[in-house]
Amino acid sequence: RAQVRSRKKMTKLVSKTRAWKKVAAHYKHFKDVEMRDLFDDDKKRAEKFTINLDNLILDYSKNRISERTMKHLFRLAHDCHVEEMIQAMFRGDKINTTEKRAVLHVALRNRANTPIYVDGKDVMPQINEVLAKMRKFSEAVRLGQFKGQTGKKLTNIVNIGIGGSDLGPVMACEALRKYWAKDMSCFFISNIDGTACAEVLNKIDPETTLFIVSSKTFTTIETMTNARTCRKWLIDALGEHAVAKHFVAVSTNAGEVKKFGINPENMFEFWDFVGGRYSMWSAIGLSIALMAGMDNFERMLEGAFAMDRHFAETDLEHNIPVILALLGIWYNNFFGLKRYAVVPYDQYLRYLPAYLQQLDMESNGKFIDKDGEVVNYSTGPVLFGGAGTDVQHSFFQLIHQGTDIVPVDFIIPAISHNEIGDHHEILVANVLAQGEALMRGKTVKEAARELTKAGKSKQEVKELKLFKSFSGNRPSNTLVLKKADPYTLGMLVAMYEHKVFVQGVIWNINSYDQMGVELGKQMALNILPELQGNASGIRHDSSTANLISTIKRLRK
Ligand code: G6Q
Repeated sequence: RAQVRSRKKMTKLVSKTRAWKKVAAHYKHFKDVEMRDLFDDDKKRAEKFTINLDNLILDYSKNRISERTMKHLFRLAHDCHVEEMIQAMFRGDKINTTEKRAVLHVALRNRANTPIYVDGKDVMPQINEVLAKMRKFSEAVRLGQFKGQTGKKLTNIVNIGIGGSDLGPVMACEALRKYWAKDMSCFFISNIDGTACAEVLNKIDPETTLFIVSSKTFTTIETMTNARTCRKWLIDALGEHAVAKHFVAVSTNAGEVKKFGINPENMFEFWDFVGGRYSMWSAIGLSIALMAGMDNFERMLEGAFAMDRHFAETDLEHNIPVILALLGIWYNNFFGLKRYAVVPYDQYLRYLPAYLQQLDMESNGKFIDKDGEVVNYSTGPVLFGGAGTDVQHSFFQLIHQGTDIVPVDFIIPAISHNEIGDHHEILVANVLAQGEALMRGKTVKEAARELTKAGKSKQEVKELKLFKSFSGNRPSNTLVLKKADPYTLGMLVAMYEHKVFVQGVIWNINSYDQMGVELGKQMALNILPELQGNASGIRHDSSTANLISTIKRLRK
């Protein structure tokens, strides 16, 4: 605790510390080292830089690192008090400093059920109570015991929520599609764009639909507008009474839930110590439990718990999230690589990059550190991605031959949920080839040799050889999962949460607020009355003013 406190008082930017400077000095003489040579020089390189936990294996050997690099990076993590901060989070300290809140998504999956205290109160009993309520409710719906207004089974689940109240459920529901109850379907309405609502409502039948209004605050304009539209649609079809049978809420705000007309019995609670983008483990995951079953939801919690134990109990040198975080810092802050891609080679995991985009960029896209100082180093990178092999045909050209290097995380399950013919072997061959190609590249000489072998003329070889060459030395991690089952999904997501945490600690930023999303929302509230014909008295720049009048004119 004393060390955590001293960290809080530390006004020195991390970039001014001895450990940081040592990494910088090491970078200077290591930056041109070729991974090809490192592999040639050390037959045990893959073994040295591979680490596993249960059925999740991380091979980070295709990174521009040596054992010395890692040593310097571990020192940096140690000097930034990563170990103490991990304990502080698990203990329930208020590490969300700007909002003065504990950060306890780990309590939601604390399967050991050991007490965790917030303001002197053990939070585990309330967490267990909500989990039990989720089980009871999801089983009743799945068994057709909790029926709609007209006595029909509720088979269409519609989650209405946005941001943290949407991206986790969307990603996990899709990831676990193979586990869905056969007679059920699931839809998500997040965007305020009326199209989002219209397209879902066109597909479903009010008699068999259950709406989950997922909103921590129950005041978010998109969610509340969508919820009211869906409520009206339901009432128009089945009458006012139907709301109690067709609407449930997940929120921290009981008062607003009641005002909306949802029976408090059908409200699933969560708490301020769970951040929106860290909330899929709470009742915000109700759609996951409804679609894949509560047993699978709990398997997911168990997987996350296994990662939590690993993270909290393993030394830095063997700690998967810590290693991933440090590699990210090595590239971002020392190589100056400000982009980063995540590419799952699994169709069911295709929403993972979108989920991680929020997790990473909303948590660590910040320029003020915890001490209120403007940082002089870059923080969260731009994260993007998509499912392989699709993205090999879109942005991979840039990954291989672009002027900027983009470190990649490849994710591949060894066993597919759909073993059809040789699809999966082709998929695996592709992901492994991408990592190898990025690392090895192809020299101009090699390209020339290949062209000659293919029967090209001397002139053609001369013309083409540069275009056909690859600089290589481009880093990637490969994460192999035995199978993308609920347990492994839990591990994977928790692993990325903790990676983001460690980076936040090293950059000394608060990863748990999101003040950067507020300004635009605030200004939209000023523009709205102007679009609706009322003067707001706000003076805009000429561009915004013109755009307002142009759109008004076009809408006439
Ligand atoms: C996540 C953010 C944000 C939040 C949404 C929805 O960490 O806080 O994405 O989840 O703005 O908020 P509500 O759940 O309160 O509707």
